[in-house]
Amino acid sequence: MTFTLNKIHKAVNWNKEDDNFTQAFWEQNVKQFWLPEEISVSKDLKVWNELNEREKDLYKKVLAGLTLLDTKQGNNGIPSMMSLTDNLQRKAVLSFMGTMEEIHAKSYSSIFTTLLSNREIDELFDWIESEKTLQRKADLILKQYENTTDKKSLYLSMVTSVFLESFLFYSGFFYPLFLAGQGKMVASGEIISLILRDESLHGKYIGLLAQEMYSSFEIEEKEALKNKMYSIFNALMENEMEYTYLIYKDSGLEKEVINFLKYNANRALENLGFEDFYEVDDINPIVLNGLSTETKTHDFFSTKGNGYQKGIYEELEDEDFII
Ligand code: MN3
Ligand code: MN3
Repeated sequence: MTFTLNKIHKAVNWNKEDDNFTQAFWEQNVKQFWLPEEISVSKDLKVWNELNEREKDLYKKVLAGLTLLDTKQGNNGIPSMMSLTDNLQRKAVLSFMGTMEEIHAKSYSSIFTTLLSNREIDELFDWIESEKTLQRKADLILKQYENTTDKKSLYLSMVTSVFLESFLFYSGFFYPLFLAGQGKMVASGEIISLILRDESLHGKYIGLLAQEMYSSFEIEEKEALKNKMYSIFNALMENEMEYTYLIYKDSGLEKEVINFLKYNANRALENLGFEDFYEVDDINPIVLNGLSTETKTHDFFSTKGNGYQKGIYEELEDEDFII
């Protein structure tokens, strides 16, 4: 049988560096790999039972909101960016990150299954589907991801991805960090720290890809894209403030969470190569402490070989990624 090839099929070649940062990001992503099964959430049960109903309600809702974001990032965000990325090493890094999104999404379920009854879990997943500000957030994100058809829309999907990972997650991260910083819900907090450490790496990597792409556009195109970028930014922030006021209502923490969101919104813009947008007050020191992406209690890879452990705790510095 004979057939004609329509195009040349290429294989990924890791023997040479396609750029000067992708292989470093691959290595760091792989070093950071973790599974929720390595953390025993049941240690939190005692503290969980001592929390009042309002605290429990807030805790499970922030995790439910995060579950929706990680689900969309794994199923829509990463695949949309991969589909228009030609470079095979970059595609591989994105693919690995997509797998981690599914692991993040699943890790919240491992917290739920430990702390909640089946009925409470069902009610929580119903809440995700019925909470308008949460659904609107997913809508805003998906509208961009599902419209990734050319270089410009790919750029805007990368922008949306960086907003999601470096900024939107933080209304949800705040409360677990706030409790863990006071010695409460420490095992679940460890899961959140691991997710946060991944998101910090993802935001940096996709931010670099976005910046490289942005620099390839003409001046007028840049202006138009920058305007669209800010319009996505403002739409997401407006909704995020509404969402935050709603779920943190009566906690007394609303203002601090909004301030924390603004702080992280500035970090997201920084990842994309833009100036800070907000003046930010001091971040609650308990929460800021939790932002340090060093791990605290979790003994990584204790069941794996020693060689594997080498370098795991090394954090990437900005200087590692100068293009
Ligand atoms: Mn994630
Ligand atoms: Mn991510």
